[in-house]
Amino acid sequence: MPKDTFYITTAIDYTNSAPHIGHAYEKLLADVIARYQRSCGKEVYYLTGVDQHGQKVQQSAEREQIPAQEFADRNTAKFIEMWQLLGLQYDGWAATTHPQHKAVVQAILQKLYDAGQIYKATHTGYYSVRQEQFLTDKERNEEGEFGPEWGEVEEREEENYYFKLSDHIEWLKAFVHAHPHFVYPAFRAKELVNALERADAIDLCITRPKSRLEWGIEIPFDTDYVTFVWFDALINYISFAGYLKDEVAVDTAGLPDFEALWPADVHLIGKDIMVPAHAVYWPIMLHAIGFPDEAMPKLVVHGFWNDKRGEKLSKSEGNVIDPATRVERFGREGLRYYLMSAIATGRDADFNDERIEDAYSQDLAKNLGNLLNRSLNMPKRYRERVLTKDADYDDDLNREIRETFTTLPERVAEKMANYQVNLALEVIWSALTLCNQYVDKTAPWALAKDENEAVRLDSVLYHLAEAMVHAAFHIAPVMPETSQRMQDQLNYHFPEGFTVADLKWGLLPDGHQLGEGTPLFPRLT
Ligand code: ME8
Repeated sequence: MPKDTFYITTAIDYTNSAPHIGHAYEKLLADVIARYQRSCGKEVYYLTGVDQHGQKVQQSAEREQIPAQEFADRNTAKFIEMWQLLGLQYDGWAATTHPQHKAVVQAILQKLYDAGQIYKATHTGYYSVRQEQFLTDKERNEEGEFGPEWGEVEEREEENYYFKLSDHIEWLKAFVHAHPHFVYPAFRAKELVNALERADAIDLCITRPKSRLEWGIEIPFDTDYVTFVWFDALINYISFAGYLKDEVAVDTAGLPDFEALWPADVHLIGKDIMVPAHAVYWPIMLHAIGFPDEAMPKLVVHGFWNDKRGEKLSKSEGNVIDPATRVERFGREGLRYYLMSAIATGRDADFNDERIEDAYSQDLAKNLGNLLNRSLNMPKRYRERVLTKDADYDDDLNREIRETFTTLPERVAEKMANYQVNLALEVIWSALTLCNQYVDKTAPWALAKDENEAVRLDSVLYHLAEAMVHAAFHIAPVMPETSQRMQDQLNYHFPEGFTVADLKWGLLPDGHQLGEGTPLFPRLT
């Protein structure tokens, strides 16, 4: 089966913590891109999930004296609950303790081992007992020492398995050079090029001895070791997409067809995990497994949310933001709108409650909610809610409304092609502003008083209501429920399978009866 599906994935979240606003933003951005692609008539597969293995999970579980699986499951449930709260719609769930994923990771390890891509070697180096990791010169402070944060540091010798990353660095350099769109945005692609120029040709240690880490996928050719968590986690993008479904059929229920999905159109990740994990290890792993250059995925790298003072969000600073508290105050769609409108994809932004409040009351309650209300109330007052479609009246104001809304799909598409949801929202909101000005300029309340203006009034009321139908279509990826409520109030529902190609001016038929208006975004108390 040829690739016919838009395949979007996100990073999988570490289950050593509860979901925070950064996780929520990334999963939501993918949800919005997925919904947008669907609204364009594309088949879409959205995969997200959780990264359940690794040292941090093992340590947290030990602290609580519970099994690592229990700890991972408990936090996994928190992520699932949060994604429900935010109204995310994903098609696949990647939890890395899933037996099929484990089996695929092991099959890949065996294949690479058989191909001579993995070898065993002894490493002698400085080891932080507290952090349970080997240290490199990068961890030394300005005085050239390992600071107190590392606790006791001792020299240790350890045998491990290494993946021959160095064999493929030249291939990666050539690939990145020949594929400037491998990473979006361009400034991040440049960062990758710079990093590759400086890269040492070293191999990647892909195991941990069970004596210091048990919570991982056992390697198939030596039961004393588990797989390094990144090697395991990256494979989720293919194992949960149906890769090796027939060869390694442990538990394939619900898995899609790999050929229909791969290569991924978007791997959505944060800036901290681009180099080396996603832009160096991952393409090299795929290349070593035998994926050709045309089958490399595309990385879309987003920025970070900081606190309102621009400080990094961190548990120890106590400034981590819990999305649930904001959903409680601003509603699910209030938060969705803010998270999508207040950050430029690729850049960082400061999370600011005053600005959510502004966005809620200005953009949502006033520019959208109040506009819809006017568009419904005036026909109610003057026409018993019934619209006349082809009123024998036209002027420049009407033409401007039609022109604005009929060109909206392509103007939104231009922004969405670069995942710039904030700019797409700006384009949509400028159309709403135009509608508000249209009401002020045409002053339907004045037209209603003059019998000679009856036909013009019909045309104004139709233009407004029709514009609201179009607005309901365009806001749907970011605010699906608000779109639904607008359709309910307008008493017009997009039929099943309706796509942007069907979005023509004049959807509301002559004699259409509008519904009852209720505030979309009630005043905050
Ligand atoms: O990195 N703002 O997991 P993670 C925006 N398990 N995005 C943020 C953020 C913030 N303040 N903080 C984190 C991992 N993120 C690995 C990924 S993928 C095979 C394995 C983003 O829970 C971060 O950049 O630390 C990453 O993309 C995602 O949240 C999960 O981070």
